[in-house]
Order: sequence, then C-alpha cells, then structure tokens
Amino acid sequence: MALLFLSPDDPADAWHAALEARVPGLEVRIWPETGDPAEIEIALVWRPPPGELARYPNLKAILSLGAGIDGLVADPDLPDVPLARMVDPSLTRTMGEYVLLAVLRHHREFDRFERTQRAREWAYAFPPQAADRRVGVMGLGELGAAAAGRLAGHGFQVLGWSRSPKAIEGVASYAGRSELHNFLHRTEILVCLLPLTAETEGILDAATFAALPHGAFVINVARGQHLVERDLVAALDSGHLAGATLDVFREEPLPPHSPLWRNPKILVTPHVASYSVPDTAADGVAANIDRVLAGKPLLHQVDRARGY
Ligand code: NDP
Ligand code: OXD
Repeated sequence: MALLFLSPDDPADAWHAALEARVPGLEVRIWPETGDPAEIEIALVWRPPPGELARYPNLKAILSLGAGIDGLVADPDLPDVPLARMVDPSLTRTMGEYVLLAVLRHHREFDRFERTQRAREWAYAFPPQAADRRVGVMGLGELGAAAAGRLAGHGFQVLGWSRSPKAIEGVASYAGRSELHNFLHRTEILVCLLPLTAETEGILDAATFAALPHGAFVINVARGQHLVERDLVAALDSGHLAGATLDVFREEPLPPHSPLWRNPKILVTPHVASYSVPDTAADGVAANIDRVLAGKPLLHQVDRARGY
C-alpha cells in the first residue's frame, strides 16, 4: 500500500519514519516523488495544490494534516472518497495554551501595558478577577471544548456557542443562531474556534461586534475568512472593541501592506496557534490507515454536506 505525503509545512522525514514504524508494509511517497499515481491509495495532506488529488485514480481516503478541511473541500476536483480531519493531543494542547495566553494577555491588560511602556507611562490599575471575566468560545468541537475547559479551569466564567447544545463542566452552553445574541451579549472576550463553512464565513462582522459589550476583545484562531477585517478595524477605531488577537488571515502570509500589522490594538501571530507533531499525531493517522485497509469507516470523518 502506498501513501502520498504532501505538505509545505509539516516535517516529511519525521512523518515518513513515524508512519512506516507504525504500519508494516506501508510505503510513504513524499510529493512530488510520487512514482506511479495508480499505486497511491491514501493521501496525507495539508494544502495540496487544487486538482492535485484528482491525479490518483485508486485513492481510497484522504487524511488531512490539519483540523480545518475548508481548503480541501474548496477544491472542485477533490475526489469523492472519505475524508478525515486531524485530531491530535498536541494540536489540542497547543491550541489550549495559545487561547489561555491570549485571553490572559487581554484580561491582565498586558496589551495595554505594551502601549503604556512605549509612552513611559506608569499605568497602574487593578484588573478584574478571572471569576469576574466572561469568556465566550465559538465552536465547541475538539479544540474549542478543550480550550473552554482550560479557561474554566483557570477560573474564568466561560460560555460556549455551538450548533448543538453541550454539557462541558464549567461552560454555559448556547446553541444555534437563536442563542447567538444572548451568548455575544454576555461575552467580554470572544474566541473564535469555528470551522470555516458557508454558515460561519464572515461571522465576526459588525453585527457580532455590536452585540458584544463595550470594551470587549476578539481572538480569532480559526480561519481568516471568519473575520470581516474592515468591521474589526472600525470597531477598534470607535473604541467599542478594546483589542484583538489574530492568528489567521484571509491572505496568508499577511501581506506587508495590510493595515492589521500596524494597528496598535491588534496582535498578529503567523498562524501558529496550534500544531500537530508526528510523535503524537501518527497514532491516529496509523489507526485510520488500518481502517482503510480493513474497509472500516474513518475516525474523525468529515461530513462533507455539513462542511466539517
Ligand atoms: P470541530 O469540527 O471538532 O468542531 C467544530 C465546532 O464548531 C463544533 O462544536 C460545531 O458544533 C461548531 N459549529 C460548526 N458550525 C457551526 C455553526 N454554524 N454554528 C455554531 N457552531 C458551529 O473542529 P475543531 O475544534 O477540531 O477545529 C476548529 C477549527 O479550528 C478548524 O476548523 C480550523 O479552522 C481551526 N484551527 C486553527 C488552527 C490554528 O493554528 N490557528 C489549528 C487547528 C485548527 P457541533 O458540535 O454542534 O457540531
Ligand atoms: C489546522 C490549522 O486546521 O493548522 O489544523 O489551521
């Protein structure tokens, strides 16, 4: 059985070694050295060029190296075979770390102190206690639920919004469009961890920001297309929003001319909120390869009609 590995960002040699050690008889071929395309039965990919996966006539499954599969399903030529997204303890843990750090940075006003230091201003003020701060997480899947749990463990008041109601300890559940306004109305620090779908694209817009209380913060770690950038800048300029942390952008890398770079109320990070590593992620990928071989349904299979 031959597996195609294609990713501009992941360590090909480490994945090669991790998979061949776990799946006896597996041959890993690293793109673009694919050999005969007809021999490839599984593709393990992140951001393949559009149309590339249509070149493999005997593909049985596509395994995503990313949790978000929006880029894959946007390819009109994506083969109609089962598609699984990445679920990995490292991905979940590093996202929890980033979200906690970004929330604490706003909560403990480090964003403000970074500005007051430049002005040599001794800006003494007491921040509220975590127990008095409400953090709202949009998307309570693998990553959102874990991040919300971590925030609750830290003592924040945590609210979560998802399509279906959830029971997560320490997290008040809001579900569906009908409960979105109530969720936003109570949220002082908003974290977006939604998948990018037709329903969620542009959800971080002027209407959403208007529903947040004055002085709220926004953290987007999901996809750049969730955010309407000009609406964010307008809400920051008006003072309605106090700050934002952005890890993902409509265009990546963020172009040098983007006004987001130089907005003093925005922290830009280069799509590094979380990352999977072969040491922990290869077990799940190997389990899915075994499932393909056994003709079983994939773990973490994407519902293409739903978009995640
Ligand atoms: P999941 O598929 O596990 O979870 C998605 C969650 O979003 C679910 O709780 C789902 O609700 C909810 N949801 C989906 N559509 C809607 C909707 N229309 N309204 C309300 N809630 C909705 O995804 P993950 O947690 O694994 O990943 C989330 C996203 O994080 C990825 O798609 C990716 O874009 C991003 N990501 C970013 C990274 C970075 O480094 N910046 C790294 C990894 C991922 P329900 O549970 O009811 O179905
Ligand atoms: C992902 C990402 O979706 O890194 O996994 O953005």
